[in-house]
Amino acid sequence: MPETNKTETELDAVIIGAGFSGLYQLHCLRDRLGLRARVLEMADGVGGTWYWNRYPGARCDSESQSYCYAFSDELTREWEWSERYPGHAEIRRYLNFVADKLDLKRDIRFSTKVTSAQYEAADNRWHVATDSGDRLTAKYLITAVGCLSTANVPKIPGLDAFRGQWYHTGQWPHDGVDFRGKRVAQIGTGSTGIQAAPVIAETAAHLTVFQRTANYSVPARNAPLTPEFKTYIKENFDEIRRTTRSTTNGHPFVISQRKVFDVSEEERQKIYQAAWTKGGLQFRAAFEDLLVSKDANDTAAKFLKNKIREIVKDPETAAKLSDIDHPYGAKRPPIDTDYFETFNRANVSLVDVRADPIAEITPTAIKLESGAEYPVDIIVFATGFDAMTGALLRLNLTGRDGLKLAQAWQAGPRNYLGLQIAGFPNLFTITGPGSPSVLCNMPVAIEQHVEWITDCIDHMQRNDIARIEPTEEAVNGWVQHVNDAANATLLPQAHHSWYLGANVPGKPRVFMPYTGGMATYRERCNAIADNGYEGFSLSA
Ligand code: N01
Repeated sequence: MPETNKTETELDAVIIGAGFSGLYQLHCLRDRLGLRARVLEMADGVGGTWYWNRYPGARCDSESQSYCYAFSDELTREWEWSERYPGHAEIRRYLNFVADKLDLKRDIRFSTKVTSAQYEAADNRWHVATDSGDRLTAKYLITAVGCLSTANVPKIPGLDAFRGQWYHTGQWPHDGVDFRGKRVAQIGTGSTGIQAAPVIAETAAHLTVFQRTANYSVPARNAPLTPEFKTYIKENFDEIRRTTRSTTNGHPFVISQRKVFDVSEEERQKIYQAAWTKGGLQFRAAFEDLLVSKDANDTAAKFLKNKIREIVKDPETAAKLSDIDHPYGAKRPPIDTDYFETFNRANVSLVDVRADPIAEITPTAIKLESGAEYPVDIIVFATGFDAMTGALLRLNLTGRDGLKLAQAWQAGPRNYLGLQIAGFPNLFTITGPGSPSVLCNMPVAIEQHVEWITDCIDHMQRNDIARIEPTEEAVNGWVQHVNDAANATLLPQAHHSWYLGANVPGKPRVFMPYTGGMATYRERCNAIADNGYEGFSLSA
């Protein structure tokens, strides 16, 4: 029956979001368990993060043979990637191909934003409201909203009165932006800014990059895939899948077991040079101890800073770009195509806004605290996201006894395994804070979560279990474990990192992703399920 506004549609499960997570979760619940499931999606198409992130140069940093679903041999056989790292348009084509192949779109309601969801103990159901007036109820509510989906536009005084155009990279216009003849300001030098700047510089009259924190980057060395490599993927996908599922970060390569000081200085330089030449995130796999020993990390940091000074011709610009204040890999390490080389162009300049912060945006310029003004026509905010918690908090979730998520997480996210929150029965958060999520190649982390949730729901359905939620004790233990795991690494030493929520003023500073590694995490989740869902309270 067609839905009309204000009617209440009864379902078994509501899934929020139609990216990698939501699509696979729908397939699992509908086609494997036979449940009535529906996806609600704000955008008018599938893609999740890749629906929104269409900025110049947007491309995945994971290698394409691993940036895809691994659950279906048929999907693997029928899809072929064209480059070492898939571009945003190709990933959208892939996700549309999957959605069509699995006939998912008929159960996705597009252009529909969830405005609130409330758990009612009386009927043990989630009551979901949307901006189109739909009302849905379901036993299970699953958030598939992504970790990096709430754009962070800094509140800089004067932006409202700016007479030029401005854009956030995570909400990029579908028709693109024409930079020809324009003076462009780019604020932000994270993974996004590092991808965008070289492409913007190709057509802009002038590009000024406003850098607050200098960043490392390793060349991606993107290239079309050779016919031989395409054949290799098809013939060795089982092996690729085994590797991605058994490694710390879910990538198709293994982190070396050698330690930095196991080898001579000369040998070390050769290893770093080989990793630099090969390119990509594999650089951090060169040694085992890069993310746990500051001394070890210093050797990589020095190598990478030297590379910046070698590439960038103007010594003052090179000094600013290489004045990096955190260990390599403590922030998400970007990879690039000609990022540092871009600063050798005559139409590109760098402004250090750590030394001289942005004070305001005038109708025609960016003005710094010193009074210096940079007249611009277009501002590109590559300023990141209210990561990991932002998208969940804006869903306006209310759990048992009127508990709001914003209240429960006032001091930062608290949950069990990143999967469930105490007080919010039958709510599952795919790649929630406290899970490996963003420290892992995302499709690998997503598949593990979706499959664990599916097995859990299957268990509940078969055993007439009405409710599942974690105990307070399990949550306390997990939060402590996530903190301990982070503190055993160098990652909390990057004070400006979004991993810590530091990029959003007023956000509680809590290290959010789980650093214990994907493979260890997977084993732990499986053991918990095998032990009758230890740490969860299940009730009939
Ligand atoms: O965002 P970021 P991102 N004034 O938060 C600066 C994933 N990703 O979109 O470091 C001036 O990393 C901020 O400065 P600081 C990936 O996981 C994946 O680049 O806070 N500057 C920083 O330089 C990545 O980590 C891929 O001092 C301000 C930048 O803006 C995550 O998304 C590609 C400012 C924000 O960097 C986020 O990356 C791209 C202000 N008021 C991204 N506010 C692929 O795999 C912020 N900044 C393809």
